[in-house]
Amino acid sequence: MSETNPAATAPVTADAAPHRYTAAMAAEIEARWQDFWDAEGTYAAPNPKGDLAGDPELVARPKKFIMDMFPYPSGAGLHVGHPLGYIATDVFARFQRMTGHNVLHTLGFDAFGLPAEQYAVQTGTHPRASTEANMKNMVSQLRRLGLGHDKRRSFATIDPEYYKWTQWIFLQIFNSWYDDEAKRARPISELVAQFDSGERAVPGGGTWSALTEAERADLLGEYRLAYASDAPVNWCPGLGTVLANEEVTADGRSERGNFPVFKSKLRQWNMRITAYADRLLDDLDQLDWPEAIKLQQRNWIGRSEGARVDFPVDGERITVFTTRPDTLFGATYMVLAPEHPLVEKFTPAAWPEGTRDAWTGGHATPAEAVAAYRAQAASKSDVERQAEAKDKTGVFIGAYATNPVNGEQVPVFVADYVLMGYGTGAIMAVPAGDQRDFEFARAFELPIRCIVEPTDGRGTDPSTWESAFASYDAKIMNSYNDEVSLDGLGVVEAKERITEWLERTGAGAGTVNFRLRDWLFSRQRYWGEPFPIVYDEDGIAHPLPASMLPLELPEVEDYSPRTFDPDDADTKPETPLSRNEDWVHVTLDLGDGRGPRRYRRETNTMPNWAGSCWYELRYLDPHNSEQLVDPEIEQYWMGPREGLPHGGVDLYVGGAEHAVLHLLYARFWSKVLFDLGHVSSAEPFHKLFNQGMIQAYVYRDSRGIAVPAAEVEERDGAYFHGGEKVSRLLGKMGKSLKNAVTPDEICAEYGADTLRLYEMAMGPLDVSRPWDTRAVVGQFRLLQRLWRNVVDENTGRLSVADVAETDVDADTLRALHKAIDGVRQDLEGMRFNTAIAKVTELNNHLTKVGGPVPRPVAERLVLLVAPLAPHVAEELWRKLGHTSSVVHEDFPVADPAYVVDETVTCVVQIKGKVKARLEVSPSVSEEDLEKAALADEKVVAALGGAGIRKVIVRAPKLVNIVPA
Ligand code: ANZ
Repeated sequence: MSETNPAATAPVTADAAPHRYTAAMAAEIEARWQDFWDAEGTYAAPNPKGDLAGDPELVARPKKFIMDMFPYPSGAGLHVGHPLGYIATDVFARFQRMTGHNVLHTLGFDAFGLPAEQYAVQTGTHPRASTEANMKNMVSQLRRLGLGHDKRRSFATIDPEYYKWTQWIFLQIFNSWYDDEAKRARPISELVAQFDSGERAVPGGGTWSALTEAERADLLGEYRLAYASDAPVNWCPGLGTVLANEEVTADGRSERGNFPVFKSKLRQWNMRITAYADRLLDDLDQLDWPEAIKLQQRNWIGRSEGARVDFPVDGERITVFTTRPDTLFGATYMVLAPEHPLVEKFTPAAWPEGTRDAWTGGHATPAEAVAAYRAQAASKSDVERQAEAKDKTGVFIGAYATNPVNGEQVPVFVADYVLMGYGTGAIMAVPAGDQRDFEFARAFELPIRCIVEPTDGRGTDPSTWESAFASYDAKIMNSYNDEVSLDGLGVVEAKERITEWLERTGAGAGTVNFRLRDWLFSRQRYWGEPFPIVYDEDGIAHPLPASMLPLELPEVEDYSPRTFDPDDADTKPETPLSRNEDWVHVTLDLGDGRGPRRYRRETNTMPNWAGSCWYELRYLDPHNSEQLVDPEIEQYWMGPREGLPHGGVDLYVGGAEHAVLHLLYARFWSKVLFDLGHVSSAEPFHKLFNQGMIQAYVYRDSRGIAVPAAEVEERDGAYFHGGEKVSRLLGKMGKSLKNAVTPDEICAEYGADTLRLYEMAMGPLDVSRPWDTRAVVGQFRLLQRLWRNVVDENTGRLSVADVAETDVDADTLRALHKAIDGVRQDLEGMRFNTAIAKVTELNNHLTKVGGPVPRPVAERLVLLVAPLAPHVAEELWRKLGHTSSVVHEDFPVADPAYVVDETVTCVVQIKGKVKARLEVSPSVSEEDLEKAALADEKVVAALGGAGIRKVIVRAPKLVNIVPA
């Protein structure tokens, strides 16, 4: 269908009134005011001190820090879906400015990332060059929208002056450890002091001073919040890179290129985010976030209360994590994850006497069976291994363990449904209570013992069951030994009792387990922050001193990782940075008293998340070369205050796709910086709001290929492209689906104010909505009527009536004050669509009344519109004779007298007989109502001068008078 609407262009035709609001006029007005704002620094938010200090009167106001999730500067530029959130925060920020706040609102760029690197690989263009060109384009697209950003505070994460501080934060994290007792991060030097003084025992005995340098480094590595470890990764030799789990297909190949992927161990940097699991969970309670997002974070952190239980095997033991220690008497076998390090140790040379054929997988020895099974398991993803419906596979490792509660010998298996990365990587299997164990027990003919009395009538003989039985309301049975009995107890009491027994006998202990894993922080990429780490000849990692930051990215010949024979699992990644020998091998004096030495630099880069983990802080004090942020400035904008016990940004708007990783990582960095005393806010974002998506119709031909939406025509409810019928479905907007509409097109056709109004009017901000170019004109017409209500279209002169408010008719005053009241509440509550509806209603009222609009009404109408359509509002404000920008005017306040809409009828009785009816406000006070009733002339007449014994008032509906 044609995206050009004839109705929209009508006003621009030659016979239109010369001073009508048209697209051409909008373009002129908007460009002029954008230049004015830039020149005046209209949106500059003053800091209390430093280079951005300013107007003390503004600083003294209550502050609001309003933020968007910053964009990645994509080569495709913006489509109309991208600015939805930016417009919303802009409207809100403008409203806050007009209601007496010092408002910080700006936008930077999250500019490291894969697309620029891939483009560099294909074209040889330096990622910085393409990224900067993309940013330039987006900056001009955004400027066209009239967003009130404090541009002095903008930056990109690729600016060396910015990533200097990203590297600095990495060093802070590297140089600290988590004190479990104090429940906070502390400098690693304090841990060293504890080891040195003997206050904390050095593991394995011995003293700190007796440890070699390498031993010390290893020991501290166990504590540091940023540490290197050999982590299992998805290594894809064919692509030459490590892949995230999401990039690996179910059959263990790379999604991109379909190459084999191997689980391989690689020395990688990690962030010990797990140390903060409890605080990340607890502090969610005080945040003003959508419940759905909080829930996703809680699930991701995944706190489970349960117990660790030791099952002895040949003088060693297997420790399991269980959430159901109450079912211990029903544990009839055990499972180790195939990768469990104890598997080899417990695997005997030969199958024990009486091993069933079904348990051996057809192998001659346990070692063979285990090796074959491991190879098979290594090729599967965790998701695949855990799939509910999947057949349970596994092999017996040839060993038995002792169930500590009853001394029973239970066989030990390896099976892939147990994951190494969760709990202890080992489980006690309770087939009666766990469905996966039930299926496995059936497949391997293992005993199933009923230890919870079924409440669903299936009986207590598991041989007749079709599934495991799980319920928290049932009673435990068949569960006792000489020292403890759980029989007859409910699950909760049984857990308590058995945990107490485990602790008393030393067989186990109550524990809390988290699903959250440490954060893998290394990437084998070029276009990311280099690590401020060097290694000495012994491979010991040393942090660079802060004075050596920023450590800038070196130039390289080739941005792509080296690829290998796709089937050669024994290869190792070669990172782009490692190819620049002059950069990698350096002689440095780290200022640690050892003088200049040879070092090798870390050649991985930081992941894309790093730059977005702390950017809110840099907006506050973007040019500070001495500190990440001045503490006083941080305290001013983000510090804890009433209702925000952890401080944070007042409003953060962005997509729900960042529910977990970005928000969790940013919260984690915030807490570390807080613990180390660098900031006063322990949470980055106090209030979070997720905007919906702007969707668009996707048209596809008979082959299923998307055709350009702009070329589709509609005929009788069907859609055609080049004569061929095409299907229509609502989907995402984007270049690849050929349905992208750019803000530039809409601005050219109607102006930015219309685009802003349309995006805000489409529906509640948190709901997804389909874009409809044909509907945009509706908002354009609103602006035309608004213009016409203030300006004479023929002369271009102001057309308002210079009268006092007292001369305005009551209907219009009521319409005005109701609009003010409603718009105020709607803007405060971010209900921009209903605010626009109210502005429209008032505007229509004025059009209907006709004649020149009274100045007091026109002025306030313009102020109401100002946050939504700032350019036209500035223009009209100027036409109304004001010389200062509308941006810092006070938002109108409604006169409550006009806001009450309905009145209610109050009946006045004398001796039970109705004598009068009064029209009163529903909120009238008893006193006022009594006075009004006694003053009413009919009542005065009916009383005929008689005295009053009693007045019974039931506001607002009834007054009963009892004469003396
Ligand atoms: C015995 C038992 C009996 C269990 C029962 C459940 C029900 P959440 O709640 O998610 O924390 N488990 C422990 N480690 C595992 C691993 N590495 N891979 C796969 N499964 C593992 O789940 C904890 C439960 O999941 C644990 O409690 C354990 O099975 C299993 F009627 O132990 B349970």
